[in-house]
Amino acid sequence: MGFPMTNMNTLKQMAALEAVKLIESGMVVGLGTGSTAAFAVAALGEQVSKGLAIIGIPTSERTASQAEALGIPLGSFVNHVHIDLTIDGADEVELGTLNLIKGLGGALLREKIVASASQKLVIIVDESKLVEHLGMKTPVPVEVVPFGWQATQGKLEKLGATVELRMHGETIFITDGGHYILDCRFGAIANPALLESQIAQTVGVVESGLFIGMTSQVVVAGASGIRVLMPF
Ligand code: A5P
Repeated sequence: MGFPMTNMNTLKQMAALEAVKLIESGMVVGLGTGSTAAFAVAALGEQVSKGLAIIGIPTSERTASQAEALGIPLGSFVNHVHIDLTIDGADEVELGTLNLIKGLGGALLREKIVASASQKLVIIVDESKLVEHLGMKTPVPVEVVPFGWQATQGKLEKLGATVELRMHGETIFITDGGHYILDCRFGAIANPALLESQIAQTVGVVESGLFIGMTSQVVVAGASGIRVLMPF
């Protein structure tokens, strides 16, 4: 099956539309954040306008605004501690394990909370996100408490990272939770599960963008069409 239009947005949208086919009326749906997830939210909005009955749990203020504007009914953990299925993007997907790096969009904390409360986590990516080893292309975003972030930075450097405080223009980037993000370049990560727990044990860290063993499936869009990957 050949796809002539292979620009990035087309691929992102193709993956999103494929994943949205998994959504049925009555489901509580985690709504991811980022440019790929936004295509899924847009498609869900269209389905809702045609009668699909779902409750969306957004993973960021940005996604909440998009979903609200599209008329997708939103819920929260007050009423829904169980989420049927979450559709979200990723920055890197490790082939085989389907472990992830997420958070270049800054929403990793809420994304991880929603993912961990979800029966299924469906990741949608274009094929440029697939890697042999996590960390090859992107840093691991680590959300930290602003107080003493310089000390937390030092501890993360001791784990082997080159660490940069995320900025938004001239000002420090602030997450929806009011925290900072330290982007940590480790290079290719040999043992992502070990690193995830080492980062989690670091004082001052709120959460890292390493998503280990959480992915149910990945919908990948590439020049030759759609592939669905399952973890092994
Ligand atoms: C948001 O915090 C991220 O985890 C995104 O899911 C991730 O950065 C993918 O974003 P894009 O779809 O825009 O590449």
